Amino acid sequence: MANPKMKRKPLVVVTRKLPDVIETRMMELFETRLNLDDRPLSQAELIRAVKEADVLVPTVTDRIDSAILSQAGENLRLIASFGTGVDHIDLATARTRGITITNTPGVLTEDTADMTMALILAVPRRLSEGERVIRSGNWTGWSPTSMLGNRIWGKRLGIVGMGRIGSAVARRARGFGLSVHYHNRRRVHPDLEAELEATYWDSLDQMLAHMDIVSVNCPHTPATYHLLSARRLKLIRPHSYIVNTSRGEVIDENALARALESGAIGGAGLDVFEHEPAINPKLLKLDNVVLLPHMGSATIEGRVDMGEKVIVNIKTFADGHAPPDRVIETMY
Ligand code: 8YV
Repeated sequence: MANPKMKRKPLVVVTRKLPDVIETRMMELFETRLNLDDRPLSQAELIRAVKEADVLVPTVTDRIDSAILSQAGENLRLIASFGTGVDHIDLATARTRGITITNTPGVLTEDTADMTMALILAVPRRLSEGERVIRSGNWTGWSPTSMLGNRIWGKRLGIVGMGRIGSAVARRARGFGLSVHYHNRRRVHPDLEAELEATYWDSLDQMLAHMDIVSVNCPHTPATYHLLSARRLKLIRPHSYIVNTSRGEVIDENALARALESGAIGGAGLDVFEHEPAINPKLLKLDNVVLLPHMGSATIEGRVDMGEKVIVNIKTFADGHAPPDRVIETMY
């Protein structure tokens, strides 16, 4: 049965360039408006999009707030976001306007966990610094005391947020000889805890004070905004490292930059930033941080899988069924 509120071929507006194979399939299935030059839409263009579309396909770079949603046309029934995090969408306003939200969970778990692990290795072992020495042309050769980092094996990893990605990081970490610790809103199932050999810390403060490496893997929600606040960052020991592949907003970035600058925290690996794409200038000056341009899930395979999920969500909705990846506000 076709969704009574939706025309046979819904007008789908996609805000950024997606993999060709996904765009081609979308064109076959829907009346699709693409953004081939990939320029992020302005506020005015986003408003035009929500006024006209039956389905909007935004990404993390589009802020779908109440100002935008209040301009949405009657036709806009589905926002099928290309990505897992939904912190760029005002879920409460969407709900009151009867707009369904979907995301693309699961398909970027392993890629993001790989990138997290890459940062967990890169920061203590000074990978970026080493690369910079080579490229500067100033490398004078091996010495017993140059480029000394810290051993990974035998250290304690504290995972903040033991969801899909946190668990995938834990599995990798075991192979590198890290002991796994975690803090989560809810303790995970005993079977998963046993499989991951993970120690649960009810108190985030206590966990932070005892870890060698802290990995942020929770979503950004009102409850996790600045979860790693200036006060909590002070609990982290001076030799310890922080890695963040989740959302910049979970850490008070200014306080983190200050702590890294003063040596109160040993180093950081950051794939996400509080005010993307702006980077705190203090971070750029520091040698003990590895900075990446939000590329945790950036694999060709992952992007195609994400696109497939978006298509399935739109198609099932248009056909009158409940799309598989509905985002329920209370999940966040
Ligand atoms: C995506 C992400 O690339 O899915 C997420 O939540 O952070 C990224 O890995 C991005 O969101 C695409 O919109």
